[in-house]
Amino acid sequence: MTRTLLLLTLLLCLNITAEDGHQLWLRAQNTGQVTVKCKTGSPTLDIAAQELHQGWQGKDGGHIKLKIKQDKRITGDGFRLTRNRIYAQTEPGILYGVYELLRRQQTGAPIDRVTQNPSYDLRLLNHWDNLDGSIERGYAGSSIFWRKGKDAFTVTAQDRNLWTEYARANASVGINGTVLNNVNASPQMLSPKVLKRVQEIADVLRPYGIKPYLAVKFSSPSLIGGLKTSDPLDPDVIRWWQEKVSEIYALIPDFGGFLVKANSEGQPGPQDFGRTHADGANMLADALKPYGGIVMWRAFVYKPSGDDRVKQAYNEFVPLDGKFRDNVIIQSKNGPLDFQPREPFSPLFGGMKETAVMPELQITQEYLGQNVHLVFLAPMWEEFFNSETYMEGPGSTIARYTGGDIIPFQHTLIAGVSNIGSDPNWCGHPFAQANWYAFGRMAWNNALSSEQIADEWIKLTFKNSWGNDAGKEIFNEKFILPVKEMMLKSRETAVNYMMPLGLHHIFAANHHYGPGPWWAPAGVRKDWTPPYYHQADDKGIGFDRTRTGSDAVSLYHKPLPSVFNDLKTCPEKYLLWFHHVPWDYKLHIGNTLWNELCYRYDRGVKEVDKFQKTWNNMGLYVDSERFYQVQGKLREQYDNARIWKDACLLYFQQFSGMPLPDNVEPPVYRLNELMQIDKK
Ligand code: GCV
Repeated sequence: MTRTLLLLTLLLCLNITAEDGHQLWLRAQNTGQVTVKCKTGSPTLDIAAQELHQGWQGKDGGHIKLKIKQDKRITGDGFRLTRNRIYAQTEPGILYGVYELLRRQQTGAPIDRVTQNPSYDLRLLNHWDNLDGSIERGYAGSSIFWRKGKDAFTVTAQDRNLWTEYARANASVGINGTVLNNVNASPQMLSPKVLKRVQEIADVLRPYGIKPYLAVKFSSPSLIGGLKTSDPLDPDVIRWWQEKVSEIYALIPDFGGFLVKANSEGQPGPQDFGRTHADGANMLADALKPYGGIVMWRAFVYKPSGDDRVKQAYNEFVPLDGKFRDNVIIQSKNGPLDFQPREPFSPLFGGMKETAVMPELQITQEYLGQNVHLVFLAPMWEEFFNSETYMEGPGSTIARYTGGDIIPFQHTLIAGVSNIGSDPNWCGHPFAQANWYAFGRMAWNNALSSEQIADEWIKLTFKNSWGNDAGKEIFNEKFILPVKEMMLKSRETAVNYMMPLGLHHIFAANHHYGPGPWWAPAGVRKDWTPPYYHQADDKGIGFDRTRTGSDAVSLYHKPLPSVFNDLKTCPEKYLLWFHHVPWDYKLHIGNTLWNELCYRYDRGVKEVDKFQKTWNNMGLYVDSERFYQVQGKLREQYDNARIWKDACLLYFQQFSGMPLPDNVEPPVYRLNELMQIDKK
C-alpha cells in the first residue's frame, strides 16, 4: 500500500467525532474482556475492578488478581504490577496500580514487573475557589464545589456526578488530597452549613482515596466565634480551635488538615498579635494532632516596605527552623517571587533543615497566558525539580530535598494550584488539561520527564483508534511527534515573548495577562509595579541582587552565591534576575544584551507562528471541536505575543536608545497605543 492510501485508510478508521474534552485523558473504552479476582470487597476495590472492565485493552480475555499485601519493595501507596497481578499495601495503592496498568496498555508501554512508589506521601490540589462560586485566578468557569444563591448548599445528583468525575480524574494520576477553598479564605468556611457540604464532598471523594483539606482564616475565632481576639496564645482561642477541629472530625473522620495564608497580602496572622509564624502554626497543629491532621503554613509572605521581596520569606522562616511541630509543613512557591514564567528556585528549599518544606506549583496559568496561551508547564517543573540546592553538595536536588531523601521529613507533600472549573473541558484550554495531568504525574514521580508525560497525555487524550501498525506509525509521525514538540517548546517560547533573560513581573495591572513594564501609578505599592523589578534606566536593565546589591545571592548554598554573583558565570536565563546589566554588555553568544533581548522577543513571536502552522496540519487527526478551539486560541496567542514583543522592546528602547537589529521584525504597534491597553 502506498503511504497516501495508508493515510486514507487510517482516517477512515479514526472515526473522529466531536468532543468537548470533558472526558480528559480517560476516554478509552474497553476492547476486550477481563476477569478480575479480589478476595475482599470495598468501595475503592470495586472502583478498581470497574475501571479494569471499562478500560481493558486487548483482544483476548485477560485475568487480573488484585491483592493487598505487605512487600518490602513497596512504600506508602506504591504498588507492584505484572501482567496478571496488582498488589499494594493500601486500597488506593491498588487503584493506582490499575490506572498505571491501563495507561500502559493504552499508550503501548511495557507491562511487566513494574514497581512504583510515590515521590510524595501527600499530593494535593489547592483550589482558590470562593464560597460565592468565583475562583481567584481561575480561567475555566466557576467553582465545581461552591455557588451562591438559594440552592448554594443543596447537594444535587449533578454535583455528586461532577465530584465523582473529578475524583476519578485525580486518582487516575495519583492525587490524594484537595484543599477545597481559596487561601484568601472566608471565615464562613468553618460555619456548620459549609462544613456539612464539605462532608458531602468528602463522602464522594473517599472511595477514590482523596482527602479534603480546608484553607482557614487565622482571625476566624474573632470573626465567627464571638471572641475578642484571635491571638494564638490566648486560652479561649486555643479552645475555640480545638472545638472546631473536633466538630470537623466528627463529620469527616479522614479530614486532612488546614492550609493557612497568614500575614500576607492583607490576610490576618499571628504577627497581628505580636506572635510568630511558629506560634500560629503550632497552635493549629496541636489542635489537629490527636486526629492525625496537618498544617500547611504558606511561606508566601512579604511586606510593602521591606527588603528585596524575594528575600523576605527566607528571612522570616529560616530563623524559625526547628521551632515548628512535626505536623507543620511550610508550603513554598517554587520560586521566591510569585509563579513567574521563569524564576530560580526559592532558597527555602535546602534552607530549612529541621522543618519540612513542600513545593506549591501553579497549574492555573495566572502568569502564563491564562486560558488562551498553549503553555505546557511540565518543562518548568522539571527544571525546578532538577535544580541543585547544593545543601549537601552536588546531587542535592529539589526533587531529593522535597521528597525527604536528604532529610527524612515526617511528611512529604506537594501542592498544585488547580486550573479546574465548571467549563465543559474543565480547564478552559484543551491543552491546559495537560498541566493538570502533568502535575499529578510529577507529584507521583518527580523524576518523570516532560517528554514522557507529554507523550502519554497526547496518546490518552487524542487517540481515537490507531488502526493497524502502519496506521499507528503515521499517527505517530504526523500527529504525536509534532504536537509533542510544540508542547515541549511552549514554555520556553512563552518566556521568550514575555520576559526573557531573567526579566520578571513586568505584567500590566492586576490581571497578570498582558505586558505593562511601564505600569506604576502613584500610590500603588512599589513591589506591585513592574519598574521595581526591571529597574531599566539609561545604563542598563535588571534587578541587582548581587553581594553589592540586595545580596539575595547569599541565601543559597555554596557555590551558588558565587555562581549567581558573577555576571560571567550567572546562567543567562537568570541574568536580569540577579544583575543590573549594561545595554551594551556582551553575552556569551557574542550579542550585546540589547540585541539579544530583541532576538529573544522576536524568536518567541516566530515560534508561536510555527505552532499555528503545526496545528493547522492537525485537522485530519483531531475532532473538529477541539481542532478549531485550539486554532482560535493559537491565533490569539500569536497576536498577544506580538503585543508583548512590541510593548517591551519599544518601552525598553527608550532607555537603551539603541536600534532594533535588522533581522528582527519591525514593530506592528505603537508604544502609546499599547500603553492604553490595560485589559487583555
Ligand atoms: C490567592 C498572587 C496572586 C494572588 C494569590 C497570591 C497567593 O499574588 O496574584 O491572586 O492569592 O499570589 O498566592 O496567595
